[in-house]
Amino acid sequence: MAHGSELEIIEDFYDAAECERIYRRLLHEQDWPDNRYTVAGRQFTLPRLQTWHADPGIRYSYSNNLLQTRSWTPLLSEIRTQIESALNFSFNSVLVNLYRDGNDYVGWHSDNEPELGEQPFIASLTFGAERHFEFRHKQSSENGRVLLRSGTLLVMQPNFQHHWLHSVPIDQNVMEGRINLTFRKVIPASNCFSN
Ligand SMILES: O=C(O)CCC(=O)C(=O)O
Ligand SMILES: [Mn+2]
Repeated sequence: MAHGSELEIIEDFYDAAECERIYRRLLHEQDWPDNRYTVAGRQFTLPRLQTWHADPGIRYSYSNNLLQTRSWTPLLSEIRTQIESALNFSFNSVLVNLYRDGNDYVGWHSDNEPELGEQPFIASLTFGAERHFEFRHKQSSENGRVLLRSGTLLVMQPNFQHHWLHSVPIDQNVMEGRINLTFRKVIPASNCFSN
């Protein structure tokens, strides 16, 4: 499929015991905020819980509109170091999503906000329940999906965001929770506007 070079799936990046340990720790250590937000006077409910962690000085409008920026926890830092050395890339932020059960989801989108620059490279890690990750081409009818198992590292090359939308749809067969981490590199505002 055309997405082959744009989406790389590395199963068992963490083994089952590590996944269990990480999932439990994230579930209990993250201070999950309420998922009801008010933006521009309008209230809405996010269909999952999220936290956003970034290096000092990093701002991201998507999350700054919704979420306070938190510092890295020891566990998130440890995972970041492992992902960075595996992928030979440095990330400065992570969005943590908790899908409490199969009713929680993320709708169709691509992660292409200007703050991620022209070449958004994103590493996504899954812990807990298996969920389908769906994608559909922006210009053609091409589409596909992969089952993301606990411990899987999904690497989204920049062209994946250019060409495809993705989502994690509702799955009413799923009773268990899932935590997903998407490591990102936000370009600091001062660099965004230079030249
Ligand atoms: O949960 C996932 O696998 C994807 C999450 C996602 O697309 C996002 O946070 O931008
Ligand atoms: Mn995404």
